[in-house]
Amino acid sequence: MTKRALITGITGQDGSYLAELLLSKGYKVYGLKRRTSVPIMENIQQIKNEIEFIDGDLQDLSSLIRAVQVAAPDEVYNLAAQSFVATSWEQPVLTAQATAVGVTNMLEAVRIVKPDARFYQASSSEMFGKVVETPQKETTPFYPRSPYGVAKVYGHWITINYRESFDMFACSGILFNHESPRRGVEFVTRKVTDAAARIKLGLQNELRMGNLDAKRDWGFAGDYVKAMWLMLQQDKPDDYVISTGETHTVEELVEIAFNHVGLNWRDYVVIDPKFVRPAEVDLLLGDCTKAKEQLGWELEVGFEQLVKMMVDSDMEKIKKNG
Ligand code: NDP
Ligand code: GDR
Repeated sequence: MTKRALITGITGQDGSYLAELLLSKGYKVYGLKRRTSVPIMENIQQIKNEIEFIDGDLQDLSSLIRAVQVAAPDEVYNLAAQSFVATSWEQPVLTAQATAVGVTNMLEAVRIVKPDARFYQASSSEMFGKVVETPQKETTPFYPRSPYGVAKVYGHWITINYRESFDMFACSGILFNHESPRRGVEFVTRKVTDAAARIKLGLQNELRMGNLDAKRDWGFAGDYVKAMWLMLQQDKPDDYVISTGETHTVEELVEIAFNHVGLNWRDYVVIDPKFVRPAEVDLLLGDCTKAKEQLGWELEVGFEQLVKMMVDSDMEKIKKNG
C-alpha cells in the first residue's frame, strides 16, 4: 500500500527536503501551500510535478480540515510556521497565530478527520532560549527568549497534550539550527554565504551583521528531515532532540565562509545595531543521544562542510542568475 503524507510548509527549506525524501521512499506527497500573488516554488521546482498541492493556511481551520480530507494522510508533518526569530518581535501576534495556535488548528483537523494519522510537530531549540543547562536535551526546562520561542513552546506542549488526551500518535522533534543552500537569505548562515559569494564576485562591498558572539549548533537540513521521518516510524510516539553536539560562534561561520573564497572577513563585516535582537539566545548546544540510540539517526554533513557547500552553491547561483 502506498503511504500518504501531508506536509505543511512544503515551500520552505525543510518541506522541500522532506518531500524529496518521502518521494524517494514511494510516498504519495500532498503539500499545503498558501495562495500567493506569484508562486514561491524555488525550493521545490525539481519535484513540483510529483506533489499534489492543496491551498490552505495554518490560521484557517476549515482549510486544514479540507486538506486532511483530501490527502487522507497516514503521516502529517507540520513544518509551516512564521519561522524567522527577528520578525517575531515585529509581528508577534501573527507569530502566535501561525506558530502557536496554528499547531492546534492542525491537530484539530487531524483529530476530527483522521485521528489515526501520525503527526510530527516542528519544535525548536529556540525553546531552550536562555539555557538552564548545557548541553540541552529532552528534559532541559524551556526559557524562550523571543515571541517565536514562546509560540514554539505552546506548539510543543499542545502536541504532547493531544498525545496524552486523545491517544494520538503525535511527536515533537526539538531540532537545533539546520541549514542548506535552500535556507532563506535572512537567516544568518545564508546571509553570510550569499554575501561572501557576492563580495568575491564584486557585486557587494560589505556585510552588515548583528551579534557575532552568539553560538549555535548548526547541522544540515538534509540530515535532519531523516530524523523527522524516523520519529513517525517508531512503535510509540515520543519527543527527540536533533543536533550535531558541536557549537560554533557566528564569527567562526563568517570566517569559514570568507576564507573559502579567499577573503579576510574583517575587511568587509560591519556591525549594525539594526541586526542586534532585543533579547538574544547566547548559546545552543544539543545532546541527541536519545535520537541516536532509539532512532538510529546519524549525522552525515559537518559544520565546515555545510558552510562550504552553501558558499559554493551561492557562487553558482549568482554567476547564473545575478
Ligand atoms: P521556512 O521558513 O523555510 O518555511 C516555513 C514554511 O511555512 C513555508 O513553506 C511557509 O510558506 C510556510 N508558512 C508560514 N506561515 C504559514 C501559514 N500561516 N500557513 C501555511 N503555511 C505557512 O522554515 P524551515 O523549513 O527552516 O523550518 C520548518 C519548520 O521547522 C518551521 O516550523 C520552523 O519554525 C521549524 N524549525 C526550523 C529550524 C531550522 O533551523 N530550520 C530549527 C527548528 C525548528 P511560504 O513559502 O508561503 O512563506
Ligand atoms: P535563529 O537563526 O534565530 O537561531 O533561528 P538565525 O540564523 O536568524 O540567527 C542565528 C544567530 O545569528 C545571530 N546574528 C544574526 N542573525 C541574522 N539572521 N542576521 C544577522 O545579521 C545576524 N547577526 C548575528 C542572531 O542574533 C542569532 O544569535 C533559527 C530559525 O530557523 C528558527 O526557525 C529555528 O527554530 C531556530 O533556528 C532553531
